[in-house]
Amino acid sequence: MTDLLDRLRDAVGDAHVLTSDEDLAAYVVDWTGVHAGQALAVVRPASTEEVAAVVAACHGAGVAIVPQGGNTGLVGGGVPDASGSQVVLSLARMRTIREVDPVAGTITVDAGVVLADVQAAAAEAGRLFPMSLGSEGSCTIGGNLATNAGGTAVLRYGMTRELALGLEVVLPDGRVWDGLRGLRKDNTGYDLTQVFVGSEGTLGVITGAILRLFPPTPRHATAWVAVPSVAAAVSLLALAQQHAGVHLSTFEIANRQAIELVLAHLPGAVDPLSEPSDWYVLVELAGSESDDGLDEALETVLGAAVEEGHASDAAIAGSPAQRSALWALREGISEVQKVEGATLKQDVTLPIADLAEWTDAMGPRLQEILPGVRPVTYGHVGDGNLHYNLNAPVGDDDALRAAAADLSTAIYDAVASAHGSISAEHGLGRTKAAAAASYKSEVEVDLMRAVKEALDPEGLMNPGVLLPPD
Ligand code: FAD
Ligand code: 2HG
Ligand code: ZN
Repeated sequence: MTDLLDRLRDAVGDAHVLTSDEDLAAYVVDWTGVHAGQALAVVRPASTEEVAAVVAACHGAGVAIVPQGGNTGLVGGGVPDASGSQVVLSLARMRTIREVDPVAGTITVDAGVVLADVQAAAAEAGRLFPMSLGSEGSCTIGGNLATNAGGTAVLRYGMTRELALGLEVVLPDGRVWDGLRGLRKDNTGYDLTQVFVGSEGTLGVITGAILRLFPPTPRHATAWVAVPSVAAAVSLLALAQQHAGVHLSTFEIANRQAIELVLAHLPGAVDPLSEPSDWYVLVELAGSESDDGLDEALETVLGAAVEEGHASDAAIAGSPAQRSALWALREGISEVQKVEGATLKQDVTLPIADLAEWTDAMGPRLQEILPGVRPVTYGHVGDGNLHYNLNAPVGDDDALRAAAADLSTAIYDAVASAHGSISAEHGLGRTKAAAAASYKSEVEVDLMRAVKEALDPEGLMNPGVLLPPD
């Protein structure tokens, strides 16, 4: 392995090949703290050419690579396994905004650019890059593409997949595919960009991307709404679609348990409503400078919801500070779950029509498996996507860890019966690769393995992630 380390040092410079335990620490453990591995080295190339040299060196030595962006992934896909034989390839030094073209509505960036910096560069050019995640201050656009990330703007703008026009990718043998074409129309064969989106580092290293921009939406009307049930939230969604149309940009749900954790652990958090409610919805309409009717549209939606019994109360943001405070209640949930203790993460999508029945049935079923388990349910209900996360019974983290496999199986089985998905937006990583394969048909798993085999015949790109070992 000394040969390989020498070649890596030649490729990126001594200072960017990390091998000491102290230097590796931040790269081998994920955000949740649940996935902790070991690495032969962490390599930090600064350009596509350097990435290509690193990948070619690893290919020559038969050493596996784990691409890593901001290391905010929630399924253990961006950290190495326990073998200590894998190289982590960090894109953290590839942070150049290559070009912004407001008229074409495109931005071209290095894969290591942090999502918030893409948003800021678009805003500076008078455009909107709409993707929005709680982790946007540290996740990278390469990670977003590799996981096909979702977030709070999917309802209006779609998943990352729908924002990607073209990619630059270093293939597993070190060759570079330059697909950085910003064309809206290009029917010249298989859509290779979309093959790499959502591939979780298993087919190549994304080094650059050309992404879609949209007109800015500086005007907002935002409300935190108390709703009695998931069924009521779905009815409120229908009203918002009817009365707000294209301006509806966010429709997020949280249960009372989630908000209690936020109020307990997030500094400065205040309940905006006087009475507790079992469920809440954060609804936001967004428009351009010339859209004057957003407040009225929101009031119409809320008025109809109260009249029809789908909402009991609402707080409407009267200032940017109040808007931020409402958003903080929603965006703070992941962090406070971690502060509270052991958490079992779930990221399911269901047909919207089945959401309420599914959620109502799941609670009692899980109590049978682990009495006292606390569902902290929240997410992008407008997309049918719930983070049906579980916190341990109070003071008993070990009980959650012991029951985790049974709880997950119960949830996955119920999702499969409802024709949903066990990973809506976080990907499969190491956590869900085997489970996802077990719920897919043999034909579908064969097709996925055929794609992997065609692009990465040696199996050196992020092995064990997305697809379970043969
Ligand atoms: P990493 O964690 O570094 O890697 C994730 C995966 O992508 C790994 O498999 C890795 O190998 C691969 N990868 C990374 N970079 C590349 C590359 N350049 N080329 C090839 N493969 C690569 N996700 C959502 O979808 N919606 C949310 O609302 C959301 N909110 C979050 C909130 C919090 C507080 C946190 C901690 C996470 C949240 N996430 C969310 C999950 C996470 O932020 C996303 O999955 C994000 O896209 C990961 O980006 P990253 O740069 O951190 O990737
Ligand atoms: C969110 O919607 C993210 O807040 C994170 O997808 C969910 O931490 C989680 O489980
Ligand atoms: Zn989410």
